[in-house]
Amino acid sequence: MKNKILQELMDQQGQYISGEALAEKCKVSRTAIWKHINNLRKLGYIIETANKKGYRLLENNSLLLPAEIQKHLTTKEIGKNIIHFNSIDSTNSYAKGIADKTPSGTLIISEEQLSGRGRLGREWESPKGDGIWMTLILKPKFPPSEGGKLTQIAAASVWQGINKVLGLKSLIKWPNDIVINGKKVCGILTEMSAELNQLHYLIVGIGINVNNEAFHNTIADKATSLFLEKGEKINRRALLCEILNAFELLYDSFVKEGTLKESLNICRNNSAILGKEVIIQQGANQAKAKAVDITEEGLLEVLTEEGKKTEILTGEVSIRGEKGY
Ligand code: BTX
Repeated sequence: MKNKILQELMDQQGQYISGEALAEKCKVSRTAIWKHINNLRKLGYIIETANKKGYRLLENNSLLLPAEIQKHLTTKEIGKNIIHFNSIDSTNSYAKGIADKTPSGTLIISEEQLSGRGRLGREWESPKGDGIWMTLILKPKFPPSEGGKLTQIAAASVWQGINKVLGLKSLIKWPNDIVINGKKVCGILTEMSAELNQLHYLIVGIGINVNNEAFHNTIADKATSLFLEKGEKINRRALLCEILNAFELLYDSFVKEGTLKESLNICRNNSAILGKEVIIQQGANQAKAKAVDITEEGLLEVLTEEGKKTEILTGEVSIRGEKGY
């Protein structure tokens, strides 16, 4: 019922509709309308009331509300079900808790995260209203070994969104970061639940610094936001929708054709590290190498100092001799 009332309010395009007309259209009492309007307000919708005029919905560009996002999606699966929070510990943690009983393509989004997570239990700074902190739940029918490739698909779709909406050229830093001017603007955390041969679900967490004006001093030298790079405040919703639309196209072509080709083209052509001397940190081990390619499997191919070509599954990569992240 709440959604029906919301739809009626949206259809008025900012004009008032009386409580009586709403009640009639939705076939409920005026008291029920009033209760649902209050619930919508609690969800973040700004609904004005005026004597004798009724209710009107104000355009809300400041929150990433499901109905607003869905209006701009061209997807069939991604974002058909959206769960929005004003505050949560971590969208990835929440997604894990509900993944079993939620359809593939479900999107969890929060205005802030109190315990946003990066890889290896690291923290992800996620202040209120500044960024896009979201997680997609996916249930593709492929073996668990393919799961990591989703990180490349996510990176390519974020790159496309930033490029299309802001005209900013970012670089993809294999395996899971997007950087601008040597600083991290986005991080991706892909997790999965699987048995030996069977994937239950994939959780693709994406954190994008959009309108952040500053960062904690522990990360200030390696983090940036789209606002800081572009010099103007960014419409988070427009960016989010572009990324989700791009994601579904790339994901679909991967699921249907079984190749990462399109995503890899974007990751290779806009790589922060290919052709460069890098330092690869894997656990306690550090090695210098030259980043040569990203393979069809989404692995990093490097040339070691001994002249041997080898493939790397995951790790921390820093660019030799360059400052920043
Ligand atoms: P990562 O392990 O590659 O990067 C984490 C590191 O990045 C931190 O140790 C810190 O140095 C730095 N960092 C922390 N916060 C930020 C920030 N806001 N901007 C730039 N650098 C930062 C990257 O992990 C994966 C991050 C995924 C975050 C998303 S948000 C939605 C979803 N939910 C969740 O809990 N995590 C994911």
